[in-house]
Amino acid sequence: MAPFPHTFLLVPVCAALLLFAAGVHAAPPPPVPAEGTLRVATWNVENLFDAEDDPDNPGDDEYTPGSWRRWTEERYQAKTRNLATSIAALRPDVLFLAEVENLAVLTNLVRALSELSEPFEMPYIAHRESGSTRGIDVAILSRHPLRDVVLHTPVPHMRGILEATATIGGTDATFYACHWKSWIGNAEENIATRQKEAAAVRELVLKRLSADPDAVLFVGGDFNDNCDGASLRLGLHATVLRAELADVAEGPVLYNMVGDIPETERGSYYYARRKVWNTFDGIVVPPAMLRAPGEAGPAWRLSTATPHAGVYKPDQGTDEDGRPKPFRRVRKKDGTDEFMDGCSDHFPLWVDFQRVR
Ligand SMILES: [Ca+2]
Ligand SMILES: [Ca+2]
Repeated sequence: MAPFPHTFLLVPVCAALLLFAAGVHAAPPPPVPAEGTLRVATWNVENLFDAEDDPDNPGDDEYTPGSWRRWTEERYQAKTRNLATSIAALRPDVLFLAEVENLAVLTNLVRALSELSEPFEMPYIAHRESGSTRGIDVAILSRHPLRDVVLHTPVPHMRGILEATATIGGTDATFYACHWKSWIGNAEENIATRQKEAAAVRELVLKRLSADPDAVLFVGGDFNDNCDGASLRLGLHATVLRAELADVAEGPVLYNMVGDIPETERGSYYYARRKVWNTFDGIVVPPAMLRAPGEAGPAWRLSTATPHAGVYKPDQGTDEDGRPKPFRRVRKKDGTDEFMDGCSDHFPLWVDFQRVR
C-alpha cells in the first residue's frame, strides 16, 4: 500500500491526542470567519480589575495585592494574557464585555491582544465609567471604529446600558452592552431591577427600529437571567423560540441567538452550588436580521453557515470537568487555598452574521 493513506490517518489521530492532552472538554474555536462575515461575541470576564487601589472605587478593594485575593500585578497580567489568547482564538469583530474595572484594563487587554505571537488587533474601545457599587463596567471592543458612545442609566448604581455605533461594510450597526442585576441580595428587588433594565433596552431598540425598520443592531451581554427568564421574555420581549417571533401584538419580538445553539451546548455559566448550567449570556437581534439573504431587509443577516452560533470553551478557560475555569484565589472545602489560573466563571458566546448587500 502506498504511504499516503497512512499519513492521512496519522493527522486526525495526533489531533485527537493533542485534544486529550489539552483537556477533552475544551473545544477548538469556531472556524475562521469567511470574508463578509461579522462575528459578534459576548464575554463576562469576571472581575477584570487592575492591581492598583483606586481610592475613588471602593469596589476594587478586594482586588489589591494586600487583599485576601492577593491580586498582584503579575496575576492581573497573567489573567489578561489568558483572556487575550482566548479572544484571539475566537476572532470576534465586535466583543461585548462585562465586569471590567476601568478604561486602563481595556487598554491593557487591547495591548495584550496585539502582543500575542499571532497578534489580533481590536483597537477600538467603547467604555464609560458607570456608577456601579461594585466598581465594574460594561464595554465594547471592536475591529471597527466605534462612535456615538452613550451610557444609559435606567437604574442608579448599576452598570447601565452602553450604546455604541460602528459603520461596518458601509452600514451603521448599533451595539447595546448589558450586564443586568445579579441574583445577590433581595430576590424580588433584583427581579424588579432586571425588569427595569430590560424595559429600558427595549425602549432604545424600538426607537431605533421605528426610525429605520431595517436597522442593524445587537443587544449583548450578561443578562443575569436565563434565556427563557422573565426579564428577557417580558421586559426585552426576546425569545429563543422562532415560532414566537410571529406574535407581534406588542411590537416586534426580538430573537435571542441562544435559540440557535443546541440545548445541551448552551451553558455559559455553571452554578456550582446547585450543580446547574445557566445561559445568562446572549446576543439579541431584531427578527428582520434572521430573514434569508434574498429577502428585503437589513444589510446584515444571520449567517447561513453551519455552525453560526455557539458557546466557546477556550483551552485556558476550561477546567477538567468542561466547566468555566476562573482566575482567582479560592478557599477549598478542606480549608486550604488554591489559585485558579483560567479566565472567568463564564464562557464567551459568539454569533456570525453575513453581509447581504
Ligand atoms: Ca483598581
Ligand atoms: Ca479601592
